[in-house]
Parts: sequence; C-alpha cells; structure tokens
Amino acid sequence: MAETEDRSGRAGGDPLRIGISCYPTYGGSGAMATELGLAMARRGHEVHFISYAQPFRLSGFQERVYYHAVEMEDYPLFEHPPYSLALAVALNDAIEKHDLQLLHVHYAIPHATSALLAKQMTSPERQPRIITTLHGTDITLVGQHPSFKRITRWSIEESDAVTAVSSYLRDRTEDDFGIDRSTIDVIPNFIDTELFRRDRDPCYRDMLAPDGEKILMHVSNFRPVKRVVDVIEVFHRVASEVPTRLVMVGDGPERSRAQARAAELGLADRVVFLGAHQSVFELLRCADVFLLPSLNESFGLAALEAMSCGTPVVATSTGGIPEVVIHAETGYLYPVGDVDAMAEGTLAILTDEVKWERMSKAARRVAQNRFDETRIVPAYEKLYYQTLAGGPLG
Ligand code: GMT
Repeated sequence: MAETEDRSGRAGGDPLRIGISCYPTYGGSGAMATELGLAMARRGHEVHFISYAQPFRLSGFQERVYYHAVEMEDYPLFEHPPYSLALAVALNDAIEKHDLQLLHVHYAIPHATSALLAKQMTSPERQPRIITTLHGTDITLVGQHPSFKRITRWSIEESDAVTAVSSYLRDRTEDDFGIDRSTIDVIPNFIDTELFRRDRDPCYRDMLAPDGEKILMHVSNFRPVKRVVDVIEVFHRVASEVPTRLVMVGDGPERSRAQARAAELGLADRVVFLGAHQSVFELLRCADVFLLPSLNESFGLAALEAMSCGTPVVATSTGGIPEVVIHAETGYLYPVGDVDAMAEGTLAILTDEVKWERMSKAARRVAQNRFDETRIVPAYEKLYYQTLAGGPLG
C-alpha cells in the first residue's frame, strides 16, 4: 500500500465505513478520537461517531461524517442508568444501518465492552472488527479497580486490535493486566501542526499580559491527577522574580482549590482562569512556558499542543511525558511535586532569550517531525486495513 504525505490523501485501498466511540466531553481521548475521525473522512472514509453527546471538536459540516446520539431511557428504577447497554444498542444499530466494517473505540471502559456486545448482537457475516485504543486512566486508574479490572482485561483481549498512545502505556498494560505487549501497537497521539503554530492570528498576548509580562499557561480538565495547585505554586515562585501572568485554561473539580490557593498567595489579580476553551491553539501561541505538573500522564497531549505552538514545556518526568517532552531540549522535566525545581527550570527559560528561542524551535521541530497528523493518521489507516484483512501490524 503506497503511503502519501498528502494531508487529505488516502494511503490506498477501498474507502472504509468506520464507527468511532469516545468520551465526547473535554479531554485528550475525545479530542484525539474526533480529530482522527475527521482526518479519516478527509481521506475518503465514511465515519460515524456514536456517543451520548456530540464530541466537542465535532462542529460544522464535514462530508462523510455522521453523529449518532445514544438514546437513554430515564426510568426511575435506574439509579445508575446502564449507559454501556444503551451504547451497545446504538453501536449495533449503526453497524446494521450503515454496514460498518470497523468500530474504533477510545478508552477501554465502557467503549470496548459495549463494542464487543454490539458485535455479538450482529449476525456473523456482518460483524465488524473492533479496534481499542488505550488512552490512560482506563489502564492506570479506573481499570485497576476490582470492579472493572477483569472486564477491562477481557475487553482488551477480545478486541481484534489494540493500540496504546505511548510505550509507557503499552508496558503498563502488560505489567498490570498480563497482556502480552507484542499484541499492542504503540501509535502516539498526533497534532495538526498547521493549526497549532505560533506565527498566526489571533494572538491575545496584549490582552492576557497588558504590561508586557511573560505568560505561563496550563491547560487541562483540572482533575486531581493534574495537580493544578502545583501550577499555582510554581507561578508563585516565578512571579516573585520576573513579571509574569498565569493563564489557566479548562475546568474541573480542582479549579476552586487552585483559585483559593492563588488568592491565599495574593496572586488573584495575576492569574486568570479562562474556563474551558474550544480553540486552545489561539491561546497556546501566546504562551512563553507551558506547565504540566501531573501526577501521571500516559502521553500529555496538552504538552504536545504547546510544543507545536513553539512553547517550551516544564513538566513532570512521569508516565509517557518523556516520550513527548525531551528534557533540556524542548523544556525541562522534574519529579512529581518538586515545585522548586519546576520554578527554577521555568525561570531559566524565561530569563534567557537564546535558550527560549532554541527550546521553542526544538519543540516545534519535534512536534512536526514525530507527531504531525500526516505521519500518524496513515499508521491508523494501515492498522484498519490490516485488521480487516485479519493480519498483524507490519
Ligand atoms: O485517561 C484519562 O485520564 C483521560 C484521557 C482524556 O480523555 O483526557 O487522558 C489520557 O488520554 C490523553 C489522550 O491520549 C493523554 O494525552 C493523557 O495523557 C491521558 N491522561 C492520563 O494518562 C492521566
């Protein structure tokens, strides 16, 4: 199969009919699933998104893209409505109505399990192949819980193909679930480096830092794993040395703790909480340093988005982050919780223009050379064709 560098051109083979299921709300797995589906549609495939809400990156009309909402009956007996079953029915419905050949599900629970149920509900000659992409806490946290562990393992084992977004996540899947790592393909997350770039308008730098201050930025869903209070702590140390503003993008359970800590430290007027944002590339291109002090990340898509915008990253050396951020080249990596070292690293970048320029260029280069959409989407497409043909990924 001839591969092409064309942004929209298919590598080869007949167009496919693909179903995609993911979490539709803000989060890296939903963003990746949607971008992948849209890229596949641009390459000529028919793509059906099946979820309880329209994925947040799915806006506007695009040819060959369809969205099917999962219908749920709100019956008083259901204290916990069985979404997994409703999803299985919606997937089965899409398989039968649109003759889907593949279901690509993102985040194992419950999507892989529902997909397997949907497959079994379909007559043998029309059963689709199931591809499961592991994203992070489906393996490292949620899937570890005794109530989910066995069904997570079973759903991975029964999938026709399994991918993980980093080598770290593949290895964790082997270590924690006893699944042979050779059966899991590592296909990293990707980025549209044409969209996520620095030299484009709009840039809101003057609005975010009206007195010409440096800008630190953090983007996440503010869950405990992101350690957003550490972002405030790092900022506190940096702002006492260099005029700086902090822009916090996103929303979630830890937002009020972070806001309270900023107020406690007397930083409230220099930290802006923007809430969830649709087009983070417009913000990331104004940032001088991106902070990601997570407890764990299987990949760290937000760091890649920043790097593509030429923003150096200061992060923790945990999980799959070192597969994305190269220490001392595209930013700095430190142990979890070491806010003093993260502040020092941030200051080293902010106070040395030559270093900033070098890291900014290196960050952009790594994003382009290793994670551009045109390099990664063909790998998924190849996997699709090979899974349909029943063979391994070559
Ligand atoms: O696994 C999660 O916590 C959710 C998921 C998401 O939907 O945001 O995040 C994971 O998947 C992203 C996309 O592949 C990765 O960039 C994140 O690193 C990963 N999060 C964690 O591992 C905590």
